Amino acid sequence: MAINLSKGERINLTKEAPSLKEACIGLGWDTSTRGSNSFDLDSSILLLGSNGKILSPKHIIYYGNLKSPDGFIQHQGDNLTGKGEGDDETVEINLHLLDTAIAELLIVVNIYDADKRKQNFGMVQNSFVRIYNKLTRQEILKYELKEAFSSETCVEFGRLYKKDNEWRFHAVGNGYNSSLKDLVNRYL
Ligand SMILES: [Ca+2]
Ligand SMILES: [Ca+2]
Repeated sequence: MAINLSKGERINLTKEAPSLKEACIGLGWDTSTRGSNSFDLDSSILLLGSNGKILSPKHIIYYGNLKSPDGFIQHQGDNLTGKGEGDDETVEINLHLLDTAIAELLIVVNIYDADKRKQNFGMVQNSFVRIYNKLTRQEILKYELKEAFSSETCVEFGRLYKKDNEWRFHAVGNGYNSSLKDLVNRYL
């Protein structure tokens, strides 16, 4: 049974799924169909070192940089509409082979061109992040973001981080009224 998390909760992934090696992060959302502009959400994974900083510009995984330098994190590409149930964007991780310098994967979703298109997370529904076993497809955890967002254009969905050599997941759910670039700057 998958574990459903609420904002702020954490679980020890290594303890819950000791045999997990290849994992997928699935991200989903549905956008408002109002307005004439297309509505595109993008997922990014910021790879942080133990000092809480992004390891290098190449350690920002998103539609423009699909693979981590060690090759063990692979973004499956850009979904342009978010239409339909289930995962809209997916990131695969070889958890057991990751560069040991990676202490945290910060999972961020932002609205592409939000300012120009006058869009925000108040217009986004059914957002979630889940982690499942790539081989068995078994879902390990899911966090549905039920927060009432309004003007936010960039949201930290969750963080996967290493503590005492075990991987833990933290359901973050913090939104910012800023661009992805501004958010990235906080971690440089
Ligand atoms: Ca997208
Ligand atoms: Ca969707």
